[in-house]
Amino acid sequence: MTRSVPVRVHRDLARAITAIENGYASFGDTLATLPARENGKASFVVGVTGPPGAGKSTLVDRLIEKFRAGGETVAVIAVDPSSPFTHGAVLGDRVRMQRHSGDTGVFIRSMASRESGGGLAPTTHDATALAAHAGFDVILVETVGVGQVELEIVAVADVVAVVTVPALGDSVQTIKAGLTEIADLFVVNMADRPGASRTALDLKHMVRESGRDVAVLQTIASEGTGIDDVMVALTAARASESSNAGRAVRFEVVRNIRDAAVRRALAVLDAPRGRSVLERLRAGELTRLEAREELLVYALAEVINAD
Ligand SMILES: Nc1nc2c(ncn2[C@@H]2O[C@H](COP(=O)(O)OP(=O)(O)OP(=O)(O)O)[C@@H](O)[C@H]2O)c(=O)[nH]1
Ligand SMILES: [Mg+2]
Repeated sequence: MTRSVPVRVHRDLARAITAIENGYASFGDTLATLPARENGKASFVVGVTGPPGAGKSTLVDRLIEKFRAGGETVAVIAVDPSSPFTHGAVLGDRVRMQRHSGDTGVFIRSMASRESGGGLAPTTHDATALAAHAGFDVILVETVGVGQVELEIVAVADVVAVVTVPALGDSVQTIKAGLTEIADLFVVNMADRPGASRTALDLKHMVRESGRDVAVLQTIASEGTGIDDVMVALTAARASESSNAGRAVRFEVVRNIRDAAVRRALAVLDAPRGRSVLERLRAGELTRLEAREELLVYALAEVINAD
């Protein structure tokens, strides 16, 4: 029997994600609104990253199908860059994955990446953690790989699949910067286009030089070709000790600590002590620099002395 997730949980998860996305509630608060997962099994988080239009959503759609066939529930968190030029991607994702919308074992959510630096939306980490808490067996996080984003996906995913397309000329060189370290798997998608084998060969060469054990596979996601091989590689990575689970848990802890620290610091700024500094600033008794230093000392002391 293929597992499903109660509609109530879908609704609660969607609401919780909206709340953190809009900053209405902290991660901890939203977590409390969700019932704890029914089994103690950890979710398997797969990061799917790569350049715009490489076929990431198409691949994710195929992977949903495979994981569902294996009886696992799947949540998809698709991070769309906030640039107005790529907003079509939001619709695109929805259309492509639409066929799963009637399946209560599948949760799909697009999120805007609002950070100017092109980083993952900070809330993506929280959304992933919430989906895990809600009990989804597999969480697929799709991010457009631009600059730092690819590197940040490591903090979220247990396994990172880097999707590329057949390179023209020496564009494999651009993949080289930073990506070999984070990829647990390379997928050369659009293998129906010329240059796929050559690109795969170049990548294999690169992987060998880096000394890491990273598979390089070719797919035609639009036709469903090569997806089984991707599943085999993901399953192997899931079982392997080199998986990123430890890093992901550490990141969550750091994030929780940071949230708590910010809350305490803000409380100090709003308390009489903080307000009196602002009063003195207004009265001209302190310079802005002095006021800032004083508030910082208060806030840090509060954070450090927290139990
Ligand atoms: N020829 C060919 N086209 C493909 C293949 N896989 C996907 N496509 C098409 O490529 C286009 C982009 O695919 P998407 O899955 O939206 O790519 P994406 O990486 O998710 O795009 P963004 O999220 O906008 O970065 C779509 O028109 C797909 O149908 C493939 O293997 N071969
Ligand atoms: Mg996409």
